[in-house]
Amino acid sequence: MQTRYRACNKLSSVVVLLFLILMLLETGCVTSKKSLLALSKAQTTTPDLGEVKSEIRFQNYIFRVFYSDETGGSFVIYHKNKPVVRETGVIGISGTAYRVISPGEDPEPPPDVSPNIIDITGDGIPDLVVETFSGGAHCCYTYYLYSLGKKFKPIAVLETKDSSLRFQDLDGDSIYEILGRDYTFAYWQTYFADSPAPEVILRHTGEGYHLALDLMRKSPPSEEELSKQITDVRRQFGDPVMETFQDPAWRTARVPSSLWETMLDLIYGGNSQVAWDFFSRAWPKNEKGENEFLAAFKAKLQTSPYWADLKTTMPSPE
Ligand SMILES: [Ca+2]
Repeated sequence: MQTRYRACNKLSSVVVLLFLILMLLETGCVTSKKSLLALSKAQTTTPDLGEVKSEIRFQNYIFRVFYSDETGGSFVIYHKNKPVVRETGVIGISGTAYRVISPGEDPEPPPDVSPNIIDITGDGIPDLVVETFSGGAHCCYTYYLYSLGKKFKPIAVLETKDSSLRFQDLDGDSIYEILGRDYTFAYWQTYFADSPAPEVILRHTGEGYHLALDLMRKSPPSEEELSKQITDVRRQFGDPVMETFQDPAWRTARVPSSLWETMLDLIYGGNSQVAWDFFSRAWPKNEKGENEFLAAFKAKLQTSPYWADLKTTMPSPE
């Protein structure tokens, strides 16, 4: 009797177990099986992207880097196993053209991937930052920022030329600022290594990323410091090396890059009025092309991706 009861009990356990398995097959198991199928289907529908080089999984998201000799580096972001973003065509070294970076990271870390995905914009939703580099001796970095919440959302695409970016909370409000350089003046009237690239700090606002002018502000130089800078810059006019790079309108002046480097430093530090005063005092009176140079400098400055923000710091015309 005892044995029979046990057997019966065992049988009912098996029935319950079978029922549970059927339930699971009907619901969870089948769903996850479907998801796995969907994922492998997504993989097979993108064979042109080549070999999977690295992968990061975060909640319902997968970030995957591909590489093929034909298309170069690519990345795909899957949300709930569906591709939501696909970027292709950056030729890099064996798939290292794309990497996920984390706030506070060294600007030039080894080309690996980091799984540290945290909120950057301050809305409490984790963000993914993908850095791409086009390869070659110079140029170009592009940064893709995505919000990885319940809904997937692209935040910004920042094309920063030769500038890598660093994410750091500078003012302690738990929102990360972005630190980099503006390479608008790269190769302008000189060679690359001599080209000034002023530092910029970006802040996330309701309307994307803008210059954090308050954090970039520097105190204006004293008259003593300014006079010294003027003397130094004037002494550098006339370097024959500059002649090959410069506009015929001021070629004979052989303008040193320290002239516009100082001007940019003053402008990006919120002292643009000082920059124009510095220019008119530093340009030697016996050299031609002062007005032409200034017009060309201003035209170049207006091609900066940050011009709309810089413009607000310019002294109003008299
Ligand atoms: Ca966020």
